[in-house]
Amino acid sequence: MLVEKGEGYGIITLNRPKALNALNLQVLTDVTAAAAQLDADPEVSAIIITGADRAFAAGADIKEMQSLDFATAYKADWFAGWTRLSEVRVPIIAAVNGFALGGGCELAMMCDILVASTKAKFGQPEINLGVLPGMGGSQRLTRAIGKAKAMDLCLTGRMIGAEEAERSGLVARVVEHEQLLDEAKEIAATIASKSQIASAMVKEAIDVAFETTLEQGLRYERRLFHASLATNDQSEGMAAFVEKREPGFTHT
Ligand code: CO8
Repeated sequence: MLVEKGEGYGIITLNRPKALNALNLQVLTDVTAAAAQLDADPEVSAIIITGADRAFAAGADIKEMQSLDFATAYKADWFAGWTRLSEVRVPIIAAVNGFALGGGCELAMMCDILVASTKAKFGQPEINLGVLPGMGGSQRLTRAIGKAKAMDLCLTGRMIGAEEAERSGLVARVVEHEQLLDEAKEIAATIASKSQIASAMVKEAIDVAFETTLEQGLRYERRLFHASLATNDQSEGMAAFVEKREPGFTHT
């Protein structure tokens, strides 16, 4: 795994290209620790996760899982550690450069904005291994693209390209392969130009839409909106609009 910092954002690159960036326990530990560290850094307003070479991640590491038995997996709550990524409060952009299969697709779906290159391939091929998605695929994919498509992908194990993923609502943007990282950096820089508090609240409010009823979600959003009125960034943002100038957010 590689970690770099840009202006206002961090980039985590999965870097096991010989295994198509398969996700083993070491990757889990490294990625979740790096993401938590970037999240705690006041200079970081967004995180990009991408993969080296031709894969984003081709899934959980099958070679590591091959001899895993029920008792070990259950007692260790195997892969539950990935939920730490969902606790990150700055927005995470998945820049999907190639295969995003099984756990790789599930990792992308843990992120907040999915940008895909024209070479990206998504799928939940666990069915071919005699198992099923285990890092959220049956849940997040169904919420993202609906029951019909989720059943299709999880039951047949087929891969879809970036265009179909965008049409299905899995992906926010598709760009030429060579443009992928620039596009992700541009999104990250745009987010970094906003109020960190407001963007964390946006992320929190949209995530709540996945977890609760509309009535409760609307109330939650309204309360967060009320809370945003207590921030200096709200005063600055609205004053800047009225005074016809750019805002200078202080993330306070
Ligand atoms: N795990 C381990 N190694 C892998 C994986 C993987 N998921 N994917 C690819 N590799 C390795 C290959 O074994 C190969 O290694 P080697 O050179 O040593 O033989 C190398 O990467 C290159 O792969 P290929 O030669 O297969 O490359 P191809 O271009 O021919 O094929 C594919 C690319 C189509 C992506 C193919 O590699 C493939 O089908 N990979 C497996 C995809 C898959 O089934 N993913 C789902 C895994 S299961 C999962 O993710 C469950 C998640 C939930 C776990 C929750 C636990 C609680």
